[in-house]
Amino acid sequence: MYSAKMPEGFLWGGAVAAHQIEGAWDVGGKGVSVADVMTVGSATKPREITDGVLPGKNYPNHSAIDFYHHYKEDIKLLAGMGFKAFRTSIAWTRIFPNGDDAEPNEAGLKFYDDLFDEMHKYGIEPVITLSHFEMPFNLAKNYGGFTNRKTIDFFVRFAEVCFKRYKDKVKYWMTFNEINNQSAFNNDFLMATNSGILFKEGMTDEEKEAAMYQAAHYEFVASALAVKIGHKINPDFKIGLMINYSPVRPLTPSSEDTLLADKFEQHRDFFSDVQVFGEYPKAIEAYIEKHGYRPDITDEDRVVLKEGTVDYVAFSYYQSTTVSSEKVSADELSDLEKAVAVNPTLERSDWGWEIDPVGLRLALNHLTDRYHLPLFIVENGLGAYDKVEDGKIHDPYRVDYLKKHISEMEKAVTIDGVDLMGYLPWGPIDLVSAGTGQMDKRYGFIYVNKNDQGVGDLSRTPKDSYYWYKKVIASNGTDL
Ligand code: BGP
Repeated sequence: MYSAKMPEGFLWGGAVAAHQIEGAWDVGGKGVSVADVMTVGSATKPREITDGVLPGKNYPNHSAIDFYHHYKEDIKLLAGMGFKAFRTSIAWTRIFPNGDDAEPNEAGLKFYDDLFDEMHKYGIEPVITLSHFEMPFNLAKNYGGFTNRKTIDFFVRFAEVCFKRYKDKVKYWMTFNEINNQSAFNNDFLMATNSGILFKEGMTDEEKEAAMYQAAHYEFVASALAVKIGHKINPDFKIGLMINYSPVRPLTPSSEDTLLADKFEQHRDFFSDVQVFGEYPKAIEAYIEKHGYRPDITDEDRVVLKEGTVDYVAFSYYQSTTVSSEKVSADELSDLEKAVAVNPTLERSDWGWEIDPVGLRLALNHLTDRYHLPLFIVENGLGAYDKVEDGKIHDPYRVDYLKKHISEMEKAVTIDGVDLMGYLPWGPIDLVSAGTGQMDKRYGFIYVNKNDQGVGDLSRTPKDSYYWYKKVIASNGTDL
């Protein structure tokens, strides 16, 4: 297997999100977030977003792995693998419990002060997402989330408070997690988590798509304003965008499938174009116009977008996407799901996610060619069932997955010349799955004793993969 040394200072580590690990959902003055009203689902049943916290429902994020009270033990375990960086998010509702509060919540700010101090104690660099599916529920319910221009101000204020408070502790920031997930505009769950839009019963696809373009635009403006303010507060800040990137390929070599693959990419990836170039791509302007969506985009907004472009491109990579024009042609494309086909050459995870290590090399090459910016892999990994045998967890499937992906990443850096800041695989410690709410969909190097039913003593145990990843980091990527 190909392996190569990564550049000096390469940020090896892992990534999580506050709502998927912290628990303590109502502790320290924290308010209710959209994540706090997400029930448990499964691979086939989407999580429900309920109207507030209702009795008798299972909300796995409420307790998660209780990182809030275990963070010292957990950071120590991550440091034991030699982590150089750790990505997490700041739960918006710990800082502004309702989003529209007059003052920030000191107890929440203090929690992250302590957490970042603990990371620095071990030389671990914090990499921070400001908004990772954790919008205050009040903003979603009573303001319409990002369909409301006012939400820009609430977000920017939250960002500014964080930038000021942590300006000497955090250098690497991202504004919105997987901002391009919204291209799945008729997925109610994703729209609620990403943009705080709670669709009403009976809305048409066109109405949902129009709402998505509006929300996305306000998020672009909010992100650009945050970038501008952040750079003023500390010119050394590196503030990036974050997308879920999946190279798209046609199922067959036909021109129809190839054109569809291109169009699919335009719809899914225009989000990063706006954040890197500070302007909308022509194809999307034309699409919005043709459908008569008319989002509120002012001349002033366009100036802000130009002034607030990002410093780097961060992305998650789990799988590639294959499309077929059998059900939908390039000109009819709007619901992207209809175009997705099964790639017969790839294996799948227990949750049906295609496994495609070469896709990561393609992703790194495509993004470099398109944006000419440093890249950062801030999520990658295999969700799998683990078995505890005699107190040990043997997870060769996880090592195999990661090894193959790291090998392709190393080719992209050392053969293709990609400028890569680091590699932060998803969920280094077991956590609540965002998509399903399950605990037993595990990504971790560290096992957490808790199952889908919420049963377990929360004890932490390093898996075999823990010792393997430690070796990878110690050798700076040569010992796979
Ligand atoms: C990404 C999210 C993460 C994470 C990951 C894995 O979309 O940014 O929050 O959870 O996917 O997905 P899942 O948890 O559904 O397995």
